[in-house]
Amino acid sequence: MTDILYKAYNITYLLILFIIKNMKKKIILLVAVLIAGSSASFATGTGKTEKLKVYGNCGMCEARIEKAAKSVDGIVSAEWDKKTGLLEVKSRNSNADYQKVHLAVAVAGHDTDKQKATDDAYNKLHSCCKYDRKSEAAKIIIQK
Ligand SMILES: [Cu+2]
Repeated sequence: MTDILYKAYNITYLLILFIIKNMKKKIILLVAVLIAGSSASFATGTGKTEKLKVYGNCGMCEARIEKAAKSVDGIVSAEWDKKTGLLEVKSRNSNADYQKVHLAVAVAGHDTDKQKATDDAYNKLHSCCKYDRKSEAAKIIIQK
């Protein structure tokens, strides 16, 4: 009689152990999935990409524009397309100040759709870089 009881206890004990072990696995898996999910959304939720219109002509302009954009704090990459005049700027954080990119590019001599370069900065450009300056959007003139 005690022998049977003992065996019954033993089986119950093993069964409980088995269930706990499986639950542990499931909990660990669940936690791992949660962490992976949140870190993935964290990673994609940080930087942002914006396209700005920047006026220019050639490869020299490209180098100058990209260098100016990348000099802005928090900007990790900048690619200017001379055909479209679009500058694709990627930032490290979502709160990056893109107005500073407009300003830096304008200081380098290139008008953007939001910031016009000074005549002085424009006149300093290489002759082949003197793009056609009829942009309607860029009307703000900075004094620097
Ligand atoms: Cu140029």
